[in-house]
Amino acid sequence: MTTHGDPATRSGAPAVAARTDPPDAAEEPPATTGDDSLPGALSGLREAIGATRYPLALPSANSARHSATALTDQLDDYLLPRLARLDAPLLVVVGGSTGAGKSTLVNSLVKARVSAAGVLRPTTRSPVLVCNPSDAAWFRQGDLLPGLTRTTEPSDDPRALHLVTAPALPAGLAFLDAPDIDSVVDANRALATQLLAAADLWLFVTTAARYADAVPWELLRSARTRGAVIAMVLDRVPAEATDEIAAHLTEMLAEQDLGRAPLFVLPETWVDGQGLLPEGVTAPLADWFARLAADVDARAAVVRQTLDGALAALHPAVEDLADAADEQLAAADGLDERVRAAYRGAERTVEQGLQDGRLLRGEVLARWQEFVGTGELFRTLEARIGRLRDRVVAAVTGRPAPAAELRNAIESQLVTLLRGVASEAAESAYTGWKAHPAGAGLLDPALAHPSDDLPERAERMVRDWQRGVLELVRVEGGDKRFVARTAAYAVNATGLAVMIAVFASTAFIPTGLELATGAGTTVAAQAVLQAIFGDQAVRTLAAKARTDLLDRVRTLLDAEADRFLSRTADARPAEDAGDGLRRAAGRVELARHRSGLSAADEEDSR
Ligand SMILES: Nc1nc2c(ncn2[C@@H]2O[C@H](COP(=O)(O)OP(=O)(O)OP(=O)(O)O)[C@@H](O)[C@H]2O)c(=O)[nH]1
Ligand SMILES: [Mg+2]
Repeated sequence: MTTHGDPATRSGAPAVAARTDPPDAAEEPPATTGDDSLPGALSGLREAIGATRYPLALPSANSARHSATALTDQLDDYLLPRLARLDAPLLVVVGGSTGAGKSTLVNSLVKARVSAAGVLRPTTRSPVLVCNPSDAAWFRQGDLLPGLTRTTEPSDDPRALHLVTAPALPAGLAFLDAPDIDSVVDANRALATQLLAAADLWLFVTTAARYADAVPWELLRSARTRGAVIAMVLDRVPAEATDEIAAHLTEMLAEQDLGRAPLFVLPETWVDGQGLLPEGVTAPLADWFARLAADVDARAAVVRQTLDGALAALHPAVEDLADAADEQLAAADGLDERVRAAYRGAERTVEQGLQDGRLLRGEVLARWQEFVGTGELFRTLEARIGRLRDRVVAAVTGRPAPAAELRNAIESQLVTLLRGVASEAAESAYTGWKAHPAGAGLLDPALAHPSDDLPERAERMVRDWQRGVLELVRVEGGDKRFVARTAAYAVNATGLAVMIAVFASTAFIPTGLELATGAGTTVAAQAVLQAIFGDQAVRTLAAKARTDLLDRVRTLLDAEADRFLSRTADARPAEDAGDGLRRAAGRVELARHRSGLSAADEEDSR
């Protein structure tokens, strides 16, 4: 067997213990309870992370989703249970590329075939945890890695954890044989990463052929950032290449600021009939673990270093989540603004349409002229002016056609306008979203057009408005000189005149008069029209009717806009999600410093 240098002399015995042993290692962190405690703060953080989603397709969203899952897993799998039991056995997770010999190494270290090793890649799909029989209860109980179902039989299920005991393994130490980290099997990779996040110590196995691969280094860098305790195994090294490869790997470790991780170099050798490596080959590694197992303080120091490193890493990771949540919110606001602008535009078009007289064309104009020309209006209104109301009303009763037609013309003119502006707004909002990375994902083709029932709703809305105008005339115009409370027909005629006044707008009334004149009305009729449109009461009624119409238009268009806005509302995080995450992470930081766990860090300039 060959080792590159002596890990014990490179880093102390056991290497990791010497540099992590805090002066007050014997003292447990104060067992605080309540919200200020570290477990309380962590639970709060877990809740905040769990409550925040990143559904909008922004560049930061994907990594935020992954990171949120990884952090939640790590809190559940490791941080919370480990913090609750600092004296629980030390968990060594064995990770690395497929075929590196991880299972073979674990079997050899515990002197039993506990994990299947094989030629089919990848072999290990379901993690295997091996511990001394006296530690089995803790691992079986399932506080650690609670998402994995404990089994006593080998399994291929990645959500199962095969528990095995091995008397040859000292108490206080357990090995977890993980699937490969750079697997072609997605579930393997994800599980390996999750398991490593639950490790007190990473035993990283690589081979002469694979040690330069990118994925392991990426993981190692993240482990170093988190301050996790790492030991490296360079496995299956051909005798003639030992010095060269070991030197190169040592250099790479130093470059990655991992120079203090103990490195064990194992030569290529034969496995015995059981698939185990010769004891001589594994002896340095076995000794190192035996010393670690025997030294309670050293073990505690490893646990504290990894635990505190993982806790310290929460803050920057959660900061990134908070930024991603803020970006989600800003994007949702931006998307909403595009929709609001489109529908505000629609509202303005309607408003303008009510001002520039464009609604007083075509059918409405023709019907108005007819209404005026047939004398229906004048008969009704002159009668009231001349106090002959009752007689005239009686004369025209039963001939309501021109009035009904005018009302229908007003209705369909308005509905046409509304359909037009709703179409334009839908198209503009749709295009606005389509051009936004987060918007495109929220669209469905139906949103490019007004909702199917818009014409019906617009018709109903206009009819309701017309009824409202008549009601207004009846109630507000009741005491005015040309409107009689009791004469339904007069109310109707006045109501129509008010609607026309709404379409004409105050400024447009003279033209309204011209329209009437053009229709060949009598001088007396002109006088009546002047009286009507010039009357302050009618102007007031028209202003009210106009406001009422615009309110109803707004409600109708709001419902249209809601088809878009409800999608961002579903996607948007809570207003203060980002700050909530920051506050929760801040509380963890505070509790971590108070807990005394971080004492080792201050001395150790990683
Ligand atoms: N000759 C020789 N064969 C070895 C050595 N270590 C492992 N093997 C063989 O290499 C193959 C792969 O070893 P495993 O222990 O299954 O590798 P693994 O890292 O667990 O692989 P996965 O579970 O797929 O991630 C097996 O056939 C082992 O018997 C060694 O040092 N020398
Ligand atoms: Mg394996």
